[in-house]
Amino acid sequence: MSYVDEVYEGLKAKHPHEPEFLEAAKRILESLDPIVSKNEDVYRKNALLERFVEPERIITFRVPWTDDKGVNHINLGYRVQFNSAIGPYKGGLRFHPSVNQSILKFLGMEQILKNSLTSLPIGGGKGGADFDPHGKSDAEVMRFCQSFMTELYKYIGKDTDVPAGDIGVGGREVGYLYGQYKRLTGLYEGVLTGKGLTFGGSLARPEATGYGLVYITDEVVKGAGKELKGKTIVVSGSGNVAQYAIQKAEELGAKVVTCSDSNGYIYDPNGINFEVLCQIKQVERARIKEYAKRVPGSEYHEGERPWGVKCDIALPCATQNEVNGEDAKKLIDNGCWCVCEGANMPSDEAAIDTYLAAKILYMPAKAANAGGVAVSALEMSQNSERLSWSFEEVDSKLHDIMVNIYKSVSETAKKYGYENNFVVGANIAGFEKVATAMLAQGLV
Ligand code: NDP
Ligand code: 2IT
Repeated sequence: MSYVDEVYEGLKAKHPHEPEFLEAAKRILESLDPIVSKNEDVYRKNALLERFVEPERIITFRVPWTDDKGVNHINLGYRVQFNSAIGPYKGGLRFHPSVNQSILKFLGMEQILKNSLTSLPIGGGKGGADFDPHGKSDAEVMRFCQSFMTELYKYIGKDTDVPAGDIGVGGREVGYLYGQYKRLTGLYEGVLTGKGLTFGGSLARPEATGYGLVYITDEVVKGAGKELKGKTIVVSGSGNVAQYAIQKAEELGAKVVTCSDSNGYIYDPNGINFEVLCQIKQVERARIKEYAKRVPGSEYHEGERPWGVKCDIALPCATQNEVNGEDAKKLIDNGCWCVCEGANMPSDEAAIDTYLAAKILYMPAKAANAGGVAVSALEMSQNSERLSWSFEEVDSKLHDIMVNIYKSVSETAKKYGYENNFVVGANIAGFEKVATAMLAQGLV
């Protein structure tokens, strides 16, 4: 049995009830095989892979809160501090009913390699709670955030662990979390990113994941001798990542014809109207079906995902495993030749196998959506120097980072004999730096 198989089998035996984590770990380990087999003696001697697959620690806690009717609720909160070899733990907080330890460990493991790809000094972490912000009042969300932080504050800090947003955690939640951290500790420090602009947030952080996704998609498309202008794009999701991906793609001359939420999708043959989308999602916090009522010519498809819509490029921006093998086949049969992932692990194993077999361009999440955490790291730098940079400066750094990620991923794939396989390229390029740092720091 190869070293990666051995480590995976050990992990499966230890964590049989963590399917999402095992799936992510399997995919990562398998694609690391080319670098692991070259360095097997050193890695084995230092138990490198055995350490890489286990979080440094996981904090779990209960989160009691009271709703507007006076009814008490208990949710579960978590922070997975996965790997601090190259910097303080960094990664988002997710508030969604599906959150559990398995999902957060998969996201945390992905985050280690993603953060390494940014070339900035940030380790990997992830956290959240099984709390559903949908339909909650501002006051309920505030009380939940305050209770969550009342436990979490003990374990985080600007140089130890710096959380940010993810699904269900945006500017409003980060504001409440920050306020409570400050109240409990008395510290005005960059302990969270994605903060409001009046209290240490970075310009272009809200836009960063979506813009970064489109910047790297542009590189992928150019690498194949094509251009983004005039192409038809299918997007899923209608949250933070989807919104700014749509805005940037349209600015660069592509036409985005879909967006969605967990209830259904919108098809707009004239191109999704960004202003209407933001009014519905950012201001009213309403469901996406509202869009069809307001924009003539658009259609709402209840209970469906957008993968049957004809397109050149697909940008899944909602959640994990939202594209399965059948969906991938449908996309390709309808002419899709490029998939770049805004969400984390949106394509399941069968979907990825389908992309690779069809040899379409496929940029996996840890490279494609790294723009968000990259600008989070730039927010940390600005907080440390107590300065703030202009939108243009941050956006231009983001653009350079995404171009460099594309270069590093494609060059690494080529170096290891897997030209154009960006899965292998992204995993190995991210892993190399973390492995070197872990070896240098000894058995910790
Ligand atoms: P938001 O909460 O802003 O939006 C999430 C969107 O995805 C909503 O439209 C939501 O619909 C939809 N969605 C969530 N869960 C499901 C589900 N189970 N099935 C169908 N649709 C679903 O989150 P973000 O835009 O921030 O995050 C989207 C993805 O991007 C996630 O995978 C996240 O991990 C990833 N990501 C986010 C980054 C960031 O900076 N925010 C950075 C890198 C990656 P509904 O309202 O119906 O739930
Ligand atoms: O998945 C991700 O990269 C994020 N949710 C962003 C994390 C961050 O720290 O900005």
